[in-house]
Amino acid sequence: MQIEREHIADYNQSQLEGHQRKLSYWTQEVAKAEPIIQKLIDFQIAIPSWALGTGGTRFGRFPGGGEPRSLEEKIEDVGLLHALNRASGAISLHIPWDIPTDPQAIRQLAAKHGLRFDAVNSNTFQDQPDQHHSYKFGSLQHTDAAVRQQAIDHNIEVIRHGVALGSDSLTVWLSDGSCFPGQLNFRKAFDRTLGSLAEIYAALPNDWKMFVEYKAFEPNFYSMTVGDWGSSFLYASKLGPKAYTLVDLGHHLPNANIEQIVAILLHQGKLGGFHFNDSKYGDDDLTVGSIRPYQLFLIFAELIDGMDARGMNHAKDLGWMIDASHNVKDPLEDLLQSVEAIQIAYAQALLVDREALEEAREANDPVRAQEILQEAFRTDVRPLVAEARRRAGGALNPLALFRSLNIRQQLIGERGAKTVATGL
Ligand SMILES: [Mn+2]
Repeated sequence: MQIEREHIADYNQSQLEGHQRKLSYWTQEVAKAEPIIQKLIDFQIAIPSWALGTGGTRFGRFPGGGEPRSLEEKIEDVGLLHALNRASGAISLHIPWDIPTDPQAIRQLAAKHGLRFDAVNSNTFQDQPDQHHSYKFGSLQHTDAAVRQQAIDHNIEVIRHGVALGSDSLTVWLSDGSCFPGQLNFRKAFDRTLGSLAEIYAALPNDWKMFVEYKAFEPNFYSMTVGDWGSSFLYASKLGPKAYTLVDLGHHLPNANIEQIVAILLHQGKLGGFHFNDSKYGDDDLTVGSIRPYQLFLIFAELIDGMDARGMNHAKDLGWMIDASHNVKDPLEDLLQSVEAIQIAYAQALLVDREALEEAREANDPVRAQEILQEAFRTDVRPLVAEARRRAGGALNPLALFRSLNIRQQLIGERGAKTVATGL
């Protein structure tokens, strides 16, 4: 299904008076409003193809109905999101869950919805039915060269799929590690992983980037071979200029200072991309901004500061992706909430008076520094985000329109109540 432009226009018209009342404060009082609106219009967040179906845990899965049954339907779903918020203009594919059999047709379909292909993701954390060797004891780190070669070949195949779709980056997340003390020789695991990554790196087209994603624990619970930003940074540094660290917000130990990690990686020119989600304990895959919106704001404050210091383009020079799973919410509603949370944090961080903040820092004035940050964080920027959406052709309130158009019911009508999307 597709959302008709008139539906969005009619809805916006019905909400316009209230919206303009809220927006009037901004247009009259804040000189920054216009540049922030423009930055919000430019800022696009990639939707992962694996987040469009209901997720589950190892205890169970409770499908919600109307899930996309094919890559085409996944693209259609991201097209729905993008039509509503005009900020989800990219899709990130996971191979082999979403192998494009006819890349040209898939590209055309995506273009029809205004979507481009963001990073492609390899999968060496599961065994596939037709696979020769098992990844039970790792992939790129494996003791057996034949297993490593199979994982290398898979990553190179993923690059080929990405090239055919017009993507320009590969994300490598490894579940490699060990479950028990003594199981793994850490130095050998590191060297083997680095050697395997180097072979994949050698197959990257010139204008491509490789993102090395780290994770503190799970599925291995004693050691992860790419377990933290330090080891990812080390791999990326040794691989070369096309390799970067990817930060997934849920892949840290509790209370890690992610904003500081981001600041240092950016400062070193080695931050490549982001996976947004939220968590209370670990890799909880919750809606962005649902638990720790202040942390998200602080991360964006560092991102903007670090990107501006290097003259980077906010919209284009880092990979912005959501990586989450939806166990109890409608996946599309959750993704609308996630994108909105990212936009709000971004807009708030753009409001920070960075000159004054720097003065407070130089004067060792933590009270003033906190006031400056929280002044921005406690500002309601939602009218700006809504205005950016309206100007870009989206809905003033995408979630409200999604519900009033009964989109999920329509999808269930088209696809059935018991469909299952590929993914975890
Ligand atoms: Mn991730």
